[in-house]
Amino acid sequence: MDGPSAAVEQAAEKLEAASINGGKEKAAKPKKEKPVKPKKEQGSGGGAAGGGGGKEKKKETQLGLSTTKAEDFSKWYQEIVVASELISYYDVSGCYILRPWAFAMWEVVQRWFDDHIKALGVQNAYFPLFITEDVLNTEKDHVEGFAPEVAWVTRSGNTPMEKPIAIRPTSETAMYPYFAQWIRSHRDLPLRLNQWTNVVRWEFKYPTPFIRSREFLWQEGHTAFATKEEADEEVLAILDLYRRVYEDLLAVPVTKGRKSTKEQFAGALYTTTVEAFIPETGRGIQGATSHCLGQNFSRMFGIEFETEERTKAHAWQNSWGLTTRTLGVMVMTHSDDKGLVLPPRVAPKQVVIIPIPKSNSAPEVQQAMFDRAAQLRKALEAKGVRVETDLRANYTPGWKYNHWEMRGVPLRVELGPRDMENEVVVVARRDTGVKETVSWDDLAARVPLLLDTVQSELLEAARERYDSCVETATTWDDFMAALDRKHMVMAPWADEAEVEEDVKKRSATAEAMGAKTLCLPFAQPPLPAGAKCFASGKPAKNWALWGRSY
Ligand code: 87F
Repeated sequence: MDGPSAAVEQAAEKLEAASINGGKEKAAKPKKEKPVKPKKEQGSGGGAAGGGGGKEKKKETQLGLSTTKAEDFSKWYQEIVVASELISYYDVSGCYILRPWAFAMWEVVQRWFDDHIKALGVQNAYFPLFITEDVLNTEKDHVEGFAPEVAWVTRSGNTPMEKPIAIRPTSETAMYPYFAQWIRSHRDLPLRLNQWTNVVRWEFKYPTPFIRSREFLWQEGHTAFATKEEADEEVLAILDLYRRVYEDLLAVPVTKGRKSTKEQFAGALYTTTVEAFIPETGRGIQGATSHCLGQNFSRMFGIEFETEERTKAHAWQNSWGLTTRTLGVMVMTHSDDKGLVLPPRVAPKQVVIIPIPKSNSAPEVQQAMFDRAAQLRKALEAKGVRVETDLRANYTPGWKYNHWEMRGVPLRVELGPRDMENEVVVVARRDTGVKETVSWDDLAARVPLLLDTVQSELLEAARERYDSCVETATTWDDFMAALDRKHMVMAPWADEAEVEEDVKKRSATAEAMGAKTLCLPFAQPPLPAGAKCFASGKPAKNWALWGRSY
């Protein structure tokens, strides 16, 4: 792969600089909050048809985007999430409104994942938003590093609370005291609960819609087993569901692996992860994590049961989470300078039918066209396809094309006067722009096949880009050269926290943050005999995937 363009480099650096400036290092002494004025948003709905004059044309093609994906990635991303009506900025910094177009996709992810965990025997429940200080402190050691991010309710009206109450950043401490009450005997196990909620983490790093926000939506699974074997098995089963959310629904390739000792959740025995990558910024991004907590929390919270042999034992626990970040990674991966490109499986609408009547056509001719559009819609819906028909009279076809392209609808079906005569439609793919003519009779059979093709080709293309961004390095110089090319690096290593800390420091440059391990991939290439750690020269134990990251 060629090195990235200077423009891409600049964009990535800007993003990085922003993130470093607002970085976690500063979290301990929070800055004064600046109220953010809601920006005036420019959606794709700004240009009504007005006879198709030259002025209109300009509006149609500009789409409200001031830059391109290659030119200024971070700006491009911030603009398209608004212009496509996924997000609106909110007047609390770091918080965003998820508009229906975004929420519908979250619902697809929710439904799929929810069905699959229920099939594994997990049940949904709901624990309160608030956590007392005493309970939160039960796991003080593990919360310590996160303490600056915990938001507190300190008064009601004008009355100070007797004791401040935390807003959940995660629910281990809310749930486990009750696990301890409910679990008495081996017959009470396994206990497998999940909840779909919001959580609040008062981040001081630079916020980015979906990717890093102070409130976000997620599912958190919390389970308890009698044996480590059962817990281990679930960790991997859940991780594979996370992989499938990314790859099968969102068409985003990920690498499955274990987190290094330094990067794992401090409360866990081990942490597994799916890692995605954004080529434009050269940064890895954690997609979701599935932790085996071992007996760490069951000891702290007294989650004990009587075994079949009538002895006492601590439960083996897991926790796992997937957030609305999924949608941000998907948008970054597929979208282009015309807006979103949505994988059909998550697209709220998979097809938009746009009739193109002649401006001077007789009412009954136009009605016949609209009737045909309705019939085609019905036939597609009977095949389970999600269809929109855009019959709005006050917008030009060109404007409608731009509008639905911005929103990423995978297929556009055009129905013009000549198509009416020939009993055909023209189907255009959002991802490639390729068009084909399909007869009315064939449409309901052809569209599902096309949607499958789009879905699999989006994943294939993204995987090619992903794979072209992984390099192997066995020396420090090769490692740094690969990072400079904005790539991930597979390097032999011995999972030593001090070495990882050292690599992070040594690989930080004036422009770019230091690199860390993204994961130790489960798919390990053979390690040559006598292989040395690329950074410390000590004997290597395995291959680690390194990169700069979000
Ligand atoms: C922020 C503030 C307080 C992450 C935090 O990954 C506590 C925490 O415990 C915290 N940020 N974590 C770790 C969360 C671990 C785990 N919880 C269940 C997950 C998945 C879902």
